[in-house]
Amino acid sequence: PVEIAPGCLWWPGWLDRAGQETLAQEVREVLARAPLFTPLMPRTGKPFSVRMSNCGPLGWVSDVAGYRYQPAHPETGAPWPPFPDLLVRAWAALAATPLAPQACLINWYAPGARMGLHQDRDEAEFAAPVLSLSLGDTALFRIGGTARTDPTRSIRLASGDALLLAGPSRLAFHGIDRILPESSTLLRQPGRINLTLRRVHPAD
Ligand code: MD3
Ligand code: FE
Repeated sequence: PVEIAPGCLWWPGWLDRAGQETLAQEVREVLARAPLFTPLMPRTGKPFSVRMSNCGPLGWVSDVAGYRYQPAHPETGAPWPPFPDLLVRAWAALAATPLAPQACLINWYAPGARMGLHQDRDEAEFAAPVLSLSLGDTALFRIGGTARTDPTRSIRLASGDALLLAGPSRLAFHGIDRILPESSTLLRQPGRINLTLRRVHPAD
């Protein structure tokens, strides 16, 4: 892997085309049971441009009441579908932690969607890393330091890439500036899927 920031490891092309097809199909099956929803910003209720769903025991949601992890879909009330096999295997191969993942956030970027610079701090466990897998169109990803004003570095996250956020990078500011149109033929519609596997609670 390539270390793009302290503790942030990047494996370009970690999944080959066949692996990407397998994961894309597994994601379609998850989304058939847990449809994409449009999260809203806390307080303001402004919609995110990214749509989301989850799999695993817990899922991340956001609405006017705030950000949180919960065991059920905010619209259907059904439990989140289990982790697809390939995600469990990716965590075992790359995460280098004895802790099992508890949540996988699925982000859907239509062309034009973006995610502003933010920190991921809604987990009670920061010792465990976050593992990201990308499918479909390439994203321009930006990562800085633990202060919002720290200098940032950008990389292109392409279909099949894995990114591990461990150590100091776990609390780094990061975001998606834009999706590069027509950069992949993997998906049936233009856009990008990002999967992030996370530990939410400390070991019990
Ligand atoms: C750095 N997702 O879900 S993936 C997110 O492409 C998120 O959808 C982006 O930011 C996406 O919160 C970026 C890479 C990533 C994921 C989680 C991180 C970078 C991170 C957590 C901490 C630091
Ligand atoms: Fe994030």
